[in-house]
Amino acid sequence: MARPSSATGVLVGALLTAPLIALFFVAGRLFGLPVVPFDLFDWLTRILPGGLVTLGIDAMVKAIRAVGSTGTDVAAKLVEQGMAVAAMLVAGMLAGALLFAFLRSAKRVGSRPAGLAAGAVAALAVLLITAGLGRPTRVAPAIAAVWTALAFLAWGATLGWAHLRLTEAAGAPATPEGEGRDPVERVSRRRFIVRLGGAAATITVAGAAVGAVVGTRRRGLVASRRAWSADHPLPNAGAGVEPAPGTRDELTSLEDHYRIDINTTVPAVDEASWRLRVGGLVERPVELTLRQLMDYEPLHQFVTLACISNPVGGSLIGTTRWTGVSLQRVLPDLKLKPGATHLKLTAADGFYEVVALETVRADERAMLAYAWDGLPLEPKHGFPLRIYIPDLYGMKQPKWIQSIDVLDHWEEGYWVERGWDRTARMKATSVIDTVSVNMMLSKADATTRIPIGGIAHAGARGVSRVEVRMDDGPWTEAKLRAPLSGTTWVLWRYDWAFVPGNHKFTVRCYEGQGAAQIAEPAPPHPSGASGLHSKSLML
Ligand SMILES: Nc1nc2c(c(=O)[nH]1)N[C@H]1C(S)=C(S)[C@@H](COP(=O)(O)O)O[C@H]1N2
Ligand SMILES: [Mo]
Repeated sequence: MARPSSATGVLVGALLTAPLIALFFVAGRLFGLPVVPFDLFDWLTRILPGGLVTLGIDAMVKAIRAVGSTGTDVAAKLVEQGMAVAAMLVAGMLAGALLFAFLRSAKRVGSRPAGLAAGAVAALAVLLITAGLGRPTRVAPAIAAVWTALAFLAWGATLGWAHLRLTEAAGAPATPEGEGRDPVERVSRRRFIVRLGGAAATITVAGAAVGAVVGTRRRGLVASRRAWSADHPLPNAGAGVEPAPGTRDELTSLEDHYRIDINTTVPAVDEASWRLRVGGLVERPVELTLRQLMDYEPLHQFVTLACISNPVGGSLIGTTRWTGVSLQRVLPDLKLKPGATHLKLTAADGFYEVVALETVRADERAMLAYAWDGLPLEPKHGFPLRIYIPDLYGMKQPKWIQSIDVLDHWEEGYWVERGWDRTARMKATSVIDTVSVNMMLSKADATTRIPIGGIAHAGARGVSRVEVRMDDGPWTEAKLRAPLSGTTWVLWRYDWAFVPGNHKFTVRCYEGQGAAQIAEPAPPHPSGASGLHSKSLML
């Protein structure tokens, strides 16, 4: 009896896993059911060595920038999703190969029970992995589990069935399971594979198409809510220095704010059941509702957040208006025990960071935030609660906070454990957004001037001076617009006296206390990028 080879198993595994992935995708979009390939991928990124993951992220960010895509983070999430799909497809091919190889050596084992068993093993492994991730899902965990198990059982059953059909199609004596089947039904292996491929392709394409359409409609809904900035002028509206045309928006719109986290699927935290659990070195553990946190006097502040992975001049930086409660207001009500020195924040996606009480006590701006630009945090930006700690990169600032553990010692956070900087203090950086060649100004002095502009940022240290130079010429001071707050970026502008030719413009800034921005180029890993930003133009 000629049972199909493991090479055929690879092919069949691929043909059956592709529609399974599409099914997970569309069910995720339609009903909030778990998208298993994304969960598996996120699990992998958590267990793989930090160095390897960092290398992967670096390579990805570079590749995306080389291709010239605008939003690095959006492209990165798409690349991650692509990798997740590819990984699951490979796993499916491997499973097909293993099953077919096993069935070839164990000739007495029936195709169908073996397929079903493979499906059961896969289901069990996936359920264990997703349970280990512990990430909240949009549907009840039991429903998610049943759906996942059924999908894998169906996949396994189909795999076994395909194996049986292929065995029969060889024209060998029928297997016990296939007895009594009409010989004319025994199509050739090739024809069976082609038909299977056709069905698989149809389901896969249809699933992907439906999923894509449903996703677009959801996005539209979010955009229709009204932000604070829609009907409030910015506090520096009257600031003397007008940004050079083409400079980025001083306040980043919520759609344009970058997103970076360790999730291919956004953790879906349910507001009604969510509590901020506070435990550890406290007199009595407490659970706070979002309402209780909102009842404290709110703190509104404009904040520039940047990712430590942001390359010089990159898009992983944004400014919006954060609302929350200062930790200094909440702390007294938590009744910390003597000896408490640190707070460990743990998030719904398993991410965690540790902040020193010293930091919190020294800066009332450290806060638990629940709104951005007057709206509840979007799910991808950490609904319902995230922390803000001035002067530090995003990696120190968990979103989707679920619990605070009061400790008597410091511990490494998620990215610190994976080789990134312990402190992660934002480095000073300055960027040229625009050399507005089509905005030539003819001033009274009859020189033609071209507005050049961009941002400069130095965490909570402020920016005292920005300088621009053309080619290897002298550094000249730019004008600074009053910033939105002491922790946001500053918009700068320099009206350059036009000289025709090819020119390279470079910018640098100084921190509030006068320290110059680090000019020596360094990659983002391990403590944030440094180096001067420049733009070359033919004028
Ligand atoms: N729970 C959780 N919080 C997180 C992260 C994460 O992966 N999980 N990533 C951090 C990083 S590296 C950055 S740069 C910021 C980004 O916040 P944003 O996506 O809202 O811009 O979130 C931080 N908080
Ligand atoms: Mo980050």
